[in-house]
Amino acid sequence: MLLERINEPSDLRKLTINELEALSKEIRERIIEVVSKNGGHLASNLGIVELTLAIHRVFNSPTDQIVWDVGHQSYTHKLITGRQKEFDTLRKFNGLSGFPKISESIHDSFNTGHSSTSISVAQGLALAKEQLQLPGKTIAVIGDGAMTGGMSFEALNYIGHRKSNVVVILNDNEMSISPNVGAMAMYLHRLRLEPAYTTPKDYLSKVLKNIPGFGTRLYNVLSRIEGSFKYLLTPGMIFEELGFKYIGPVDGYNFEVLERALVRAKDRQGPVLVHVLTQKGRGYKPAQEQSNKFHGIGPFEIETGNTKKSVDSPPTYTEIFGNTICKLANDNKSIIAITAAMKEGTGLTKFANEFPSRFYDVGIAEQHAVTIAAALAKSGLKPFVAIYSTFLQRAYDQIVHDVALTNQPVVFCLDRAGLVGEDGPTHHGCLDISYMRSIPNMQVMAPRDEVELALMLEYASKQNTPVAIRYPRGYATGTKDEPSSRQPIQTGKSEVLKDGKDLIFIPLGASCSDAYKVIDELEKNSNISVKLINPRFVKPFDEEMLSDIIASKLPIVTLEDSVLAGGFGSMLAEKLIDAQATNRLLRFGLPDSFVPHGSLKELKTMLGLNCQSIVNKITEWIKI
Ligand SMILES: Cc1ncc(C[n+]2csc(CCOP(=O)(O)OP(=O)(O)O)c2C)c(N)n1
Repeated sequence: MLLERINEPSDLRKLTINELEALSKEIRERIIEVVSKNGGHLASNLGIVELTLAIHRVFNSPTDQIVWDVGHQSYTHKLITGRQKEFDTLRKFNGLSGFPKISESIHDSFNTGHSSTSISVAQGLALAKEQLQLPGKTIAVIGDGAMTGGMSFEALNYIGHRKSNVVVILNDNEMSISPNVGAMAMYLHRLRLEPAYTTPKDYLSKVLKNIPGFGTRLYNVLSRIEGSFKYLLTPGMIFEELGFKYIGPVDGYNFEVLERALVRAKDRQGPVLVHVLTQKGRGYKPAQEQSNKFHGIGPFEIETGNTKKSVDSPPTYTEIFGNTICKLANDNKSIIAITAAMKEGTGLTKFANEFPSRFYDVGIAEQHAVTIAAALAKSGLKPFVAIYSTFLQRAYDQIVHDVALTNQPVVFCLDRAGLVGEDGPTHHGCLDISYMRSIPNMQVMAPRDEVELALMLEYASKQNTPVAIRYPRGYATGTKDEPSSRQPIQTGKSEVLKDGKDLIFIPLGASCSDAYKVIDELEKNSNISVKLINPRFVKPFDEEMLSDIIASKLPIVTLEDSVLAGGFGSMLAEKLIDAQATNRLLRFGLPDSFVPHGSLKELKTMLGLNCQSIVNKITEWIKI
């Protein structure tokens, strides 16, 4: 096995091209084997094996610092930077992270997980090298999808201005998770296809200048002409105009060509962009053919590529959202759906097929998504913005300044709220309650199950204010309740699910399922009679219910899948203090620390949020 001989990147330099090709095959097999068991980001990793090896042969990590955008493509990098023995633990509790982590290796120069940060990080590291007189280059490896994010353009702009010593390696596989969108994607596509664009500028200029008599003058005149001829002379002109030396497009699977391009980039002072053409899922047929299914995938069977989903599992919250918005959009022609490069992930594929003219995928551009939604709402339309809780953090100012300040009725559908499990701290959606509830005009809701999610979406479609609905990753409860059996959603109204005389339990949203189990234990084993209230709204909070619970003087327990700081329980604490209530309050939720990756079960146990820990704590607390 060649891979076993690679303990650090410098070992790669001892290999021949033939050996590198054999090593690439071994690495692909290892990645497929581990991801088929642990789940993970397969297609992006299979596409970038050769490029990663070439980068590590040409550059000298950690003196040269490599930043992986999003970081979901860093498995090869992990395997050749001393982590192959632990690679089996990828994404497991206490195991290797699926993303680069400073704490994991000296070769991980920065943590990533959210898109489009790498070029900024690379410039920051380059500026630090300037300030501290440190040797080495900084390299951002960024996909064409991540290149659509606003931060990437901000960084290119400032790097061009400062002429910073940064190498940007654009890993262009023409895919984000779905096919990439936008004018930049189209430009990259043209660079790929049209031979004129790919003709090296140096070669063309040499040919022209060699025309006897007037060659040099002809070259100078043509270079000044705006339009296509200038493009012909300058492949990658957009990047050149921004102050980068453009090298490419380069075949991402030809070691010799790749390394030649990278050496040129390394030897050059100032900003360089190397445009590398790759293919998602390379070397594994199912992932090549269905790269979006294999972008991020759970355990699967290697022979067929089939995932191990049990047949009779309930629908996911995402599916419920996707079906409900289609139903609502049938009746309400003003409904528009917006996603930031997450059509499949947020459940909008069906909507995009049924209502293509009312669907916008803006690329990895959450800020843009929110602000166009504000303007659509101002014009009388009803935008639903579906973004994972963690990625919406990026658009906070747009929510405040463009949506809430003028009270635009945008509906925010926050999927993956709460702990998400194996993707870890960059992807947990733990802050949304705190950051949403502090915004004036915003209604904030969390459904206890899939029936309530559908009801809340319908309710939100009729509101004249912004509304945020947060729901978790994964399967819903499987309830067979008819929507008509539920109390209709009314602004700021909770529902009592069960009466009791010793304790009031108020779990937020999907935590209600856990609360039922806890109550069962408390009533059976400790004889504690519990009243269960589903708050439905974090904001506006049910003032009538508040008066009732204050009057009862009963102890109150809250449970939420979000941080305690500024969360739901903390809001109730504020209300109780303001009303000078005498109720005692015990809050369960996420701590003031970043929660690592692992299965939900392991994480909840670690945090004291599994059923038994909650029962034990309540039983002790109520005695005091
Ligand atoms: C801010 C943010 N929004 C959305 C995502 C979800 N996401 C992860 S990877 C990805 C696509 C990245 O495409 P690209 O950069 O081309 O890399 P590839 O997977 O094609 O190699 C998206 C949308 C994210 N990580 N961060």
